[in-house]
This record gives sequence, C-alpha cells and structure tokens, in this order.
Amino acid sequence: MERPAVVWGGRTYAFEELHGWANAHADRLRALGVRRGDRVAVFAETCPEIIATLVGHLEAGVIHVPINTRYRADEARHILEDSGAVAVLTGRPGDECNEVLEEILRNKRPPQLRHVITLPEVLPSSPSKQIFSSFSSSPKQRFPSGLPSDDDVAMLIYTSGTTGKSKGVALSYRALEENTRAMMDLWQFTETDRLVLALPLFHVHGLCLGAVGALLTGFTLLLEERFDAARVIDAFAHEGATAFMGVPTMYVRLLEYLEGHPETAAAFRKARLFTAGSAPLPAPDFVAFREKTGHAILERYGMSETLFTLSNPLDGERRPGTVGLPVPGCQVRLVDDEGREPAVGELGEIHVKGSGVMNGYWQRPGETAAAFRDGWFLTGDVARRDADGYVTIVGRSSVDIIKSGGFKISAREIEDVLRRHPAVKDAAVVGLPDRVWGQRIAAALVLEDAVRAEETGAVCEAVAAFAAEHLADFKKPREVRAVPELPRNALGKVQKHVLVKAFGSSSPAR
Ligand code: MCA
Ligand code: AMP
Repeated sequence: MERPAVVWGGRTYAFEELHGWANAHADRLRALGVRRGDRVAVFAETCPEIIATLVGHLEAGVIHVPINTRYRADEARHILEDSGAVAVLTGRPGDECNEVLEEILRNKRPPQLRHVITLPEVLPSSPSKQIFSSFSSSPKQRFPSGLPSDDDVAMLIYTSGTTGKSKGVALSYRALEENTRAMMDLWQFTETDRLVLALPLFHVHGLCLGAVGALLTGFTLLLEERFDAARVIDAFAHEGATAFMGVPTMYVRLLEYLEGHPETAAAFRKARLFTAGSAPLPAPDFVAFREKTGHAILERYGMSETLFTLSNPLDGERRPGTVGLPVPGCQVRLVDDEGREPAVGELGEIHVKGSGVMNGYWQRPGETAAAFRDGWFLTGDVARRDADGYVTIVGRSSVDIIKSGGFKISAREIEDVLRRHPAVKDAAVVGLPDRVWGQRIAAALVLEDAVRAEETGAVCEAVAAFAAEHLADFKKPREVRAVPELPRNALGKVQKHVLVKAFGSSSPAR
C-alpha cells in the first residue's frame, strides 16, 4: 500500500510518487548543468510540485531558494541576484508570480540566471515505473541525512533585517534535520498524522515544520494554496485532519468563522494538536479557542536564523502568553543591558545556540559576525523567564522590524520606497498594534513644500498607492499621515515611539 504524502485538490499523492517526481527533477537539473551548491529559486504558489522539487534539491545538493509569492519585481529580483540563482522554478501559466518574473526578465535578466522552468514541466504526467525504482519506504532514506554533507547549505530563506534589503539565511542540512526532528518528536508527530498546511512554503514555519516535518516523519500534508478558515474546518470534518499549524492571524480568522458558524466547532473535537508561532498569540485568543473547541493552542517561538527554539509542552501546561521552554538540542539564555542573566521576571534579550542555528547570512560575513557573540545568536527579541523556566516574549529591541500576519517587514525598506515618491521629502514607518494582524503598518510623511494643504489627503493616498506598486501587498502602509516634521531626539534619530503614540491604536476599516 502506497503511503499518502500530499492531499491536494481532491487527489492523494503517495510518497513514492513525490519521490519519483523529485528524482526526475534532479536528473533534469543535472542535465541542464546545475551542480551541487548551485542555487535554484522557487517563485510559485503552493502546489505539491514544490514539495517534490524540495526533495529533489535536497537529494542533489542544490540549494533551495524560495521567494515570497507576494513579492513584486524589485523584491524578487533582489533575491535572484543576491543568491546568484542559476535557475528559477515558476508556477502555472497565468500565475501572478509568472507575470512578475516576466517583468524582471524583460527589464534586465539577473546575470547568473540561466534557466526558467515551469513547475508543471517538472512532473511527468504519468511518471514511469523506472523513476520509482530507487525509492525505499524508510523515512530516513526519504530524506537522506548527511547527503551531501551535514554542514552544506540546504536552503536560503530571505528575511528582512533592520536595514533595507532582505538577507539570505543559510540553513544547513544538519539544522533542518536535527531541529525539525526535535520538533516532530516533541509534538509526537507520527505517520498517522494528517496536517492541514495552509502556511506559505517560502518561510520556515510552513517549509520546515510542515514540509520537511512530513518528509522526516512520514505524515500526510493536507495542502492548501492559501489559508481559508472554512477549508481548514472542512479538512477536520471530512478529510481526517489531525493537526493544524498557524500564525496568530489565522487563529483570529478561525475564531471569527466559529463565531459565525458555531456548529462547525464540532469538527475540531477529534483533532490531536493545534500549534501557533511566528508572532505572539494573544492570551484572549488562546482562551477563546479553548472555549470554542476544547483545544489549548500550543505556542512556540522561532526565527528564520535559528529555526525553532522554544515551545510549550505537548504534555504538561501550555501556558497562554508564553512560548514555553527550550526545545531539545537548543540552548536559550537571556541577557540584560549589562550583559548579565536577568533575575526571574526581569527583561533580557534572547540568545540562542544549538541545532537549528544558521550557518550565516549568505555572502555577508560582516553581518553574520555582528549577529553572534561568543557563539550565541542574538535574536533581538526581548523576553522574561518565569521561575519554572517558561519564557514570555515582550517585544523586540528594534522598532524597525514589524511583524504583520506572521510576515517580518523592514520599516527601512518601506521608507526607502516612500522617499522615492516626488512629493515626499521624508518618511518614517512604524508598526501599530492591531487585533487581527498583530501589527499594521503606518507611515508619517513630510511632504514637499509645493504640496498645498488641501491636496494633502490625495497626495497621501497617491503615495500609499505608489508603495503598493513597488512592494508586496502586505508591506503597504494602511495609515498614511502628513506631518510637518518627524519627531527627532537630540542626535537627530527619529523617535518612533512618539509616532506610534501619535497614530494611536484604534483599528481603522481595512
Ligand atoms: C495579507 N494581507 C496582509 C498580510 N497578508 N496584510 C498585512 N500583513 C499580512 N501578513 C492583506 C493583503 O495585502 C490584502 O490587502 C488583504 O490582506 C487580503 O489578502 P489575502 O491575500 O486574501 O490575505 P490572506 O490570504 O488571508 O493572508 C493572510 C495570511 C497570510 C494567511 C495570514 O498573511 C499568511 O499566510 N501569513 C503567514 C506568514 C508566515 O508563514 N510567516 C512565517 C514566517 P488588500 O485587501 O488591502 O489588498 S517564519 C517565522 O516567523 C518564524 C521562524 C516562526 O517562528 O515561525
Ligand atoms: P522571521 O524572521 O520571519 O523568521 O521571524 C522571526 C521573529 O518572529 C522572531 O524574531 C520573533 O520576533 C517573532 N516570533 C516568532 N514566534 C513568536 C512567538 N511565538 N511569539 C512572539 N514572537 C514570535
């Protein structure tokens, strides 16, 4: 009996089938001259083929470079150029990503990029028996550990920093395998699980815990192209789903749906596990979800640079508002401003050592060195620890990093685009607290003197539209205000906390 790997669009794909596709893809790359250590980008909406190509890349030693499918040309071009990708895999004809890629190629082809491969081409429509032959059903061989070499880079995950452009986080085979395996063991995933995966496959939450987790453990992915609350509930009601992983915004959406359709909550009763991460899960949402479904959401903490380092326990107390205890294989310390371990309940920055930590930022030795101290990765997240070790994240040391709906966003990157608009003299971007998104983006603009007072509203709207043209949709400022000048301290630094206060935290209609 073939074991189910992915359920997609009403069809079930067996591990054998995925593996066959993976081999065919790896052979094709080899035939095109793609070598071990070369980068291959993936710029396509979620589909089972992406999982197959991931396996192919891991087996061939090709570095997998996923690109956020919401990215516009400038953002995607940066990743293609920075990673030096020799090939890019694109989605089905008509996908928005394909149009963005065409725009990139039309303007100026990234110098290293030799091949554009559409994903449907990857898959022989009726795979021959021959390409199944090398498959062994042992999960270990499904994801060959130590091949090519444990410390080789397996993936580059692009992530925003405090400076403008995104950086590639180089994750090794060892990091992927050891940390993901630790998480799967901690949460007791087995081959009988069926995980609803509606997270994107271009960030480590969906890609590692979801896709790599399934490859290592042999559980089944109920794959969704995009998150839709009704579809998630349906998967539990009709497709035997046992688990769900989501960002907090997805839980807010699920709660809203359950509010409107209370009878559907029964579908969750038989579920085994709900986990949350990527942003803080508000304690009231934890409580509301438990009341409606009987499930205590298991919250954990991670970062592209470190993978997953803190988690509430599967058995034992899942404490709302906390991210729990260190994951096996990870060490976590808190360090205060004086460089000391703070007392219980006092604040410190989270530093991480251990299995999931990145090799470094791709071709950025200076930034890599600055991110570590004595072998510890400095996360920039500020937290406190209870007497029994549970960690609570209270914020970030930089106001220039915003998390919205689980996406990490650089305020500087948006400011750089806003300043390119001819009516803008200066700009400052902040994240405001938001019930649904965790944070939403607001921009304060100092407009050119020529802009008349009565034009201000229209100009602000035009500037927001300009930002939306050049940046992914989730980076668009949702509130834009003209200000006579930006609040600055004596050293000339913009005082962003003053701006956050000035905007207030009222949630406008979206
Ligand atoms: C969509 N919109 C957003 C976001 N997503 N606005 C702000 N922040 C967002 N994240 C806006 C769109 O621009 C659009 O606005 C409107 O919402 C509806 O768009 P739609 O595409 O329909 O939205 P959606 O499909 O419902 O997306 C919401 C989402 C998505 C499902 C929450 O953002 C998502 O998949 N987030 C997960 C990100 C993730 O995987 N993060 C993990 C990073 P308009 O109508 O004005 O055009 S890894 C990580 O953080 C670490 C390691 C960890 O610990 O996991
Ligand atoms: P990313 O760069 O997208 O990998 O995002 C990593 C960041 O997400 C971390 O540095 C934290 O700021 C945030 N994060 C992840 N999980 C949690 C959580 N459970 N609670 C609060 N913040 C989180």
